Amino acid sequence: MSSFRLRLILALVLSVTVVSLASTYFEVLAHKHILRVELERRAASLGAGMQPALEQAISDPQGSASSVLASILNRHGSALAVALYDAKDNLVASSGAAAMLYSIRPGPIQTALKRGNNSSLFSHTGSSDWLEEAVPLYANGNLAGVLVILEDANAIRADSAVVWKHTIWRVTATVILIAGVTALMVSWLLTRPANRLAERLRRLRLGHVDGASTSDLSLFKPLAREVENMSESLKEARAAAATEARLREAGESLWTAERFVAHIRQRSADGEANGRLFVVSNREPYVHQRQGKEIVCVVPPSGLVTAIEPVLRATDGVWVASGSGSEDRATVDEFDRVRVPPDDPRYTLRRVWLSAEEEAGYYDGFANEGIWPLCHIAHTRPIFRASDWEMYKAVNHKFAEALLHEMEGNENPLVFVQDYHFALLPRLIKNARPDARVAIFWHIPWPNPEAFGICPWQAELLDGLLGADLIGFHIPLHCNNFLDTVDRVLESRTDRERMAARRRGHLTSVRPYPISVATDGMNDDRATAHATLDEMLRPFNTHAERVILGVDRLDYTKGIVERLMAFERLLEEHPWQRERVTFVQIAAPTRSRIPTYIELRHRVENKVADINTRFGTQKWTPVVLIERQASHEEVAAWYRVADLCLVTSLHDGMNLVAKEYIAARSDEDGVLILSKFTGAAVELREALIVNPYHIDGVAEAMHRGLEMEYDERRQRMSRMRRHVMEHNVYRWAASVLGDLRDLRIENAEAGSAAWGDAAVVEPQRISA
Ligand code: ADQ
Repeated sequence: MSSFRLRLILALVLSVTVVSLASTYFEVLAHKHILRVELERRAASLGAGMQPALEQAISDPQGSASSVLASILNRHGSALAVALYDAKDNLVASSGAAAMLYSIRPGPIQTALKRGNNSSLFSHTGSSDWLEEAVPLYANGNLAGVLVILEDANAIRADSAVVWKHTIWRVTATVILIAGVTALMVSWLLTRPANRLAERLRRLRLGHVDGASTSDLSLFKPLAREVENMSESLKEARAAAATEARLREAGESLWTAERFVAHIRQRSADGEANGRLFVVSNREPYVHQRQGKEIVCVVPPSGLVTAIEPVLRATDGVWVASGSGSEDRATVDEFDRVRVPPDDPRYTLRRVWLSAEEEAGYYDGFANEGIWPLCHIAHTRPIFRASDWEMYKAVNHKFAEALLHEMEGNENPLVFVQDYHFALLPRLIKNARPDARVAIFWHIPWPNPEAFGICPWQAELLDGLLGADLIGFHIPLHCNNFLDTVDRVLESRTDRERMAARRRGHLTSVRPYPISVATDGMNDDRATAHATLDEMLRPFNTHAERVILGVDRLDYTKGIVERLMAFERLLEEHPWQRERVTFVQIAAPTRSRIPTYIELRHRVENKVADINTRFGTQKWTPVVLIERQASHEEVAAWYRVADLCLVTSLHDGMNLVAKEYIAARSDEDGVLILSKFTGAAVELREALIVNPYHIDGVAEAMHRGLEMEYDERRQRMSRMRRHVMEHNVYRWAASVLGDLRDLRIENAEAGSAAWGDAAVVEPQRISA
């Protein structure tokens, strides 16, 4: 038995024994007291009963005192001896054992004579105990003598002995029980979990990261959680090291989260721009929500978080975003900050609170009913309301205030603003903090100047954006459209060769940075069991040999209705595909307060119902519509079984679904059908490129994809996979942030003099 367990048991046994003995001691004392009082009471009442006879006997010198005493002894079994004393303390008569009569002490007699009250004394010799009770006697109202009764008190001692005996048995039983239970509990709650943790740590040390999880160890939960975190970090580090090693072996050098962080650190150390990183976006990377009685922290699926988080974590940056979770307010400090990720806090999330009115005007109104359709040529008219514009300005100011507050005390900060929700933010920040390097990435297309020209506040938007030092778009076409618009609308100078614009002496570089997906584990298809097509379709009560997949937010720019029409045409033109192929569309409802989106949802649902009614059979549903945000794992499972992935956006900045599909196909199978109006089409030339408006063309592409030989599919897919792997999201982030760090910031006076070569960012040579 371990010495800890032994010591614990000994300590418990000792304390239980001491407590039991002490409580028994006091119990026995109390019991003895009761018995003694009872004995005294009995002796006193005996004395009182005999008093008249004795008083008479004592006042009669020839009296019958001896016979009265003898009768007391006879009647009272527990009395050992009785004696009668006169008022002068002289023995008048006695009866009982002679030995006992010699034991009478004078104390109680004298006290009774002196005070005229009963007096008693417990005495003992060797093994016998007795009570000496002295009862005063009166004759004619005067104290005439004392009756002494010696009562047997041995029963009291015997009683106490019984109590002690019981106690010892009880203590022994309790001690055995406690020792047993303690030994069991120690083994169950401490030794076994500790051994499991030790074994897990030992295996981790030896590099076995996949051991049984220890997260069920209730008493050791915090420790177990740390061990699990450590195992996760180790797993990631080993995977990263394995990737690095594989790439080194293959003579390649791809971008990983680790390389990205090392790259940014290196460039910070080399240059003057070593400030802290501040990211601003509308959506937050961590949302606190209530789930039953608990508050849980949810990470909404977002490529941006994957891309930016490594450097925020490594450099303890700040992310400013609007709080949207039901428990977001409850989880921030007095400065509206919360450290994230919750399990391993490394950077700060600063939440900004928007009222329902601000949400409606800035987000639903100006951003999503105005700028979104303005920048996407998808034939949905933008709506520009002056009240929305006011709200958009107010919210941009609100974010600027929060950001400036966070930046206080940070020299040369780096600010990375996300998207069309914050066109005015770069100028607001730059005016207040000229030392800040500010970049904004515009995740959606930038249209030509004519299309952009219908915005009543185009000049203000452009001026706000030109406050940035760097503006990023996905593809060169959007950069050129932007510079064309600046040329057309503002008084400024643009330089096409250097891809920059100068306004009021401030220089803004405009660069294409094609965003991508994380490719960690892209080739890592270890023994994970993947669901088959049959298993995936079973919940929808349909069967098919092939599946065509669409994954989108339910947005009119994604061409979902057009894609359904093309599928319908495929079934019309190639009837043998009926009952062979099912089209699965996963569509996440989005912006559902905006009428255009409500209407689109109805159109999609109606079209699906039409096709299913027209072609559906008992065992085959032509279109399965999953109208919800699916988990990352679920989407990945669909990617793996889809023979074709349809990306038919009417207009799209990049489109990450196309790249996710490619990244998921470690089997190098599958065909991507890609709209020519997506940013992705610039890079993914091996996809079947289509015009989403040409319904017959898309139907034919589907047919071609379904009939394509395996060799061709594999060749196309492997080329696209190589491209996505080499141009992953870490490379994107490294390019934008690397360029931002390399910027030389000019002040207005110096900059306005001429184009300074050094001030313009040369496109970074981020090569493999
Ligand atoms: P989005 O318009 O949202 O992004 P996209 O690039 O396709 O479009 O990204 C959508 C993301 O959401 C993907 O990661 C996809 O997996 C996921 N998703 C879509 N529907 C889903 C569903 N039903 N369930 C689960 N996940 C779903 C904007 C621009 C794009 C640009 C990106 C990044 O419009 O052009 O590529 O930003 O810059």
